[in-house]
Amino acid sequence: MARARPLKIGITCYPSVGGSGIMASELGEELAARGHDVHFISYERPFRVPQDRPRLTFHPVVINDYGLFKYPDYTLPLSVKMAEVSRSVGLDVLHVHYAVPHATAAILARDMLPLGKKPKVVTTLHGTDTTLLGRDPGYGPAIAHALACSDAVTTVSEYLRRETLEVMSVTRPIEVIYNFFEPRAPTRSRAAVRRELGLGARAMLLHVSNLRAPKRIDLLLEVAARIRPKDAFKLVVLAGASWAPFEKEVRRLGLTDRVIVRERVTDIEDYLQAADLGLFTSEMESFCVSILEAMNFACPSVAPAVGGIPEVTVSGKTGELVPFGEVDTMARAVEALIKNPAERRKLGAAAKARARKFFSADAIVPLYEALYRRVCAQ
Ligand code: GMT
Repeated sequence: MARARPLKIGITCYPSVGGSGIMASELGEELAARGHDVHFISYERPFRVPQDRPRLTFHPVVINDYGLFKYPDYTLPLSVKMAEVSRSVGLDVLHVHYAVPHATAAILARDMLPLGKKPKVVTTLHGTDTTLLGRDPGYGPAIAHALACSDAVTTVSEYLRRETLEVMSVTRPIEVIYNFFEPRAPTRSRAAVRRELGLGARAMLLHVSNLRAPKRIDLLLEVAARIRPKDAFKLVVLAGASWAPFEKEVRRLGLTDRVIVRERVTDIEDYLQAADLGLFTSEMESFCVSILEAMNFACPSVAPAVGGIPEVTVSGKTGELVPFGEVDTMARAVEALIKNPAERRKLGAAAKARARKFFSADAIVPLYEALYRRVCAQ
């Protein structure tokens, strides 16, 4: 059978630390490794996109800070760059991650191009583009329009698909394609990382996030303050933003010697392999990539049963899910797992198996490739 021709794929995402940008970057890297020609279009090179990979090109969007505008505009220069890249390389597909403003810019770019040069637009919704902005009367109608005009729309969980249909009264089909994670090899040994953190025999609880409001760092610290005995653990936070705003609360709760923070870590696998338990307290997550990252290193998580989290990890089998906001229940669940390494190992092994079976690049990337080919054939 003849091999299908490689595709030319444009990817737009937020380049900073955040699940949607990380997912888009990993997807681009995987697609390039599978022979496709991948073009990232954004205001900065996404931070996990390697510099030296064949078939991976970055096209920066330059924004002029004209004095006549009170608010600088990104949507128009982005759409112009999308159209320019599309025209010059002949993009088959423009895959945008996070609807605002990427989906709107993609539709505009497609409209600007002549027939025969128009890429198919695939929009992937990641979370707050539906759950927050979709509900905002200043954004919702524009997002709904961009979704209606996209050639395909995907969400990263069934939960987010249902929310999108309801919040924006969407009637078009939406496909669920879950996030995936392909771990890189750690650069240091587990023992070396644990030494760096001064853990001794204590359990290492790991929290990885961008610290934004929905992550509810207040609850994370509250749970940590209630875990007994106090000396049984350290909470390691890999922070995608400045930790300074939380330091006062750490002191108030008497957690100064319990909490270790590392900001903007790139060798995340080093810490994942060293962790015993993930800890998350978000009020909303459409997926929660950090739980999946930990699962890949046989590290189960204690997390709230909100949004798409129960689709990622199964309570009692690959982790422990607790009703949102129940800090005492969460602290007790953490204590039980700190005391029971055998149970932790059992959950961890099942978590790893689930991650590899359902959320690996091999399980997920072919679903995107099939979707691209389907929209290109329309
Ligand atoms: O929607 C957001 O809040 C931002 C977004 C991001 O860029 O990190 O997070 C969302 O997308 C991630 C990747 O698909 C998911 O793992 C997060 O659960 C989701 N966040 C929310 O739903 C709050």
